[in-house]
Amino acid sequence: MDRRVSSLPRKKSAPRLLLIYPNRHRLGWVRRFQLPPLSLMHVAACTPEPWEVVLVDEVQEEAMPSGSGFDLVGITCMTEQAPRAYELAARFRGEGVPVVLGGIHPTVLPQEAALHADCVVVGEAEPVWGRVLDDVLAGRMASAYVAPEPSGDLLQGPWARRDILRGKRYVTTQALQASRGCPYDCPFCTVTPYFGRRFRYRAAGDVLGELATFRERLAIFLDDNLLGDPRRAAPFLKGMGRLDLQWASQTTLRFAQDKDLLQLVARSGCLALFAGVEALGGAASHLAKLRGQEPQRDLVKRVQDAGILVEVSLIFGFDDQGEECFEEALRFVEDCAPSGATFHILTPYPGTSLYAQFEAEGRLLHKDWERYSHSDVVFRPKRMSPERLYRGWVEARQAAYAWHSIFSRVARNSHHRFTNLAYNVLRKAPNDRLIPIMK
Ligand code: B12
Repeated sequence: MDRRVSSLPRKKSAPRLLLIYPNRHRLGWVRRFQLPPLSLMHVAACTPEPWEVVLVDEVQEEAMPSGSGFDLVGITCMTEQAPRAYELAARFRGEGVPVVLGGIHPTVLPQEAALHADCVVVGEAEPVWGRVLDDVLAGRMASAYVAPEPSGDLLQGPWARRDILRGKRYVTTQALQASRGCPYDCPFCTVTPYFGRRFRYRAAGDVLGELATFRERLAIFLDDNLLGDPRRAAPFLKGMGRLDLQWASQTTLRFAQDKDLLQLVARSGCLALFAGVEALGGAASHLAKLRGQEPQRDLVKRVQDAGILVEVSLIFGFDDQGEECFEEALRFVEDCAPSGATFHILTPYPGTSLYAQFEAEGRLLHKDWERYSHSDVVFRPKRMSPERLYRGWVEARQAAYAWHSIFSRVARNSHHRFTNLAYNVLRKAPNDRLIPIMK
């Protein structure tokens, strides 16, 4: 591996690390309802003494400190954040502070990231971050550190550091992960290529130990598919019943085919689930087969009848979807009355098989990463124009968050009505602001 000597001068005081969550969009008051950056809370947790850690989350704060007070800058980035991350990296490098880029985008495109940083961390921080920092102090930081491919089925590591969030306001600071990885390998999703094709779960005692330190009632699991392997989730769900927490997470709904498991989830304090339905029509039957599950409609109803709010997430733009997909999605939402619906535009993220396919077929419109956000059309769809896809997406979102749709969904759901209404009102405003003309 290419080694370079960093320019870090040896100091007597504790070395200082600045961790940045990049974000260019100003969210206004909605920022108070955002989640904390768990990625950097984990990087901080893997940071050994004597390093001092400062977090800047650009979602929450506009001022960026000068580089002079820091020995190293670490920036996390998903694909959509890459241009802002590179801009920040250039700024700090210009001030003479070495910059490390890590997270999903630098991992899938390390050569691109290396053009903008002194060092790229490929993969999860836990196995390598301590070594990076030791090397920085010894003046021999390498240009890349590659974490071993995830293996086994146990997820281990220190608990996320919440102290670095002091002074910032989030919907809750009580975010955690109990699992990583996913065997389904859906063509549009980064999770399998990045976190591996096996579910890795933390030991139940470890999850419950972290949950027991929480002082507020709401906990949010930032897992990709918390109930993906119900057998592994059951032990901590049983323990959670005694903690009197309310929790929310993301999952596929396959777990609800087992009625005992559904009862266990409900009794554990589950308030809401964000469920990847992804598609209706042909693509849906493909995904359902992959995940071995009953029709989504039935599963959504069953979970909501158990007292758990379900927000469904659907994607528009699969090759088998024509203009009818928007109407179909709205009918689905009308029919099973989930608490909320998120519509996304299919986006071929680098590192996925969908990206490889569209690139090979010459269907990528550009590689302006900032527009790889699920809210823009960055490829040529098969059965409609990019403009039609964009317009259909905007109109479907606005229809699903029209007052009569919101009231109809809330009225048909007898559980958590106030939370459900408040959440829908929060979701309405950004949808109303959309203009159905593609940039
Ligand atoms: C929670 C979440 C969000 C939250 C983020 C809140 C926050 N403040 O962090 C919200 C809802 C805002 C969000 C939004 C989006 N998200 Co999101 N999100 C997730 C989710 C479910 C969990 C992320 C997380 O916190 N993981 C926990 C931490 C511990 O893991 P991690 O981030 O990977 O970090 C580890 C390593 O990557 C590495 N690492 C990360 N950063 C750094 C930095 C350094 C310096 C180092 C050394 C290491 C390192 O070490 C960490 C510890 O092991 C993931 C799915 C997933 N399983 O990751 C999708 C995911 C990251 N999101 C995704 C996407 C597409 C988006 C959006 C673009 C679109 C959307 N609407 O969903 C927006 C963009 C938002 C933005 N610009 O900020 C994609 C990313 C694909 C890609 N190639 O970029 C994912 C993978 C979902 C998927 N299935 O494809 N998201």
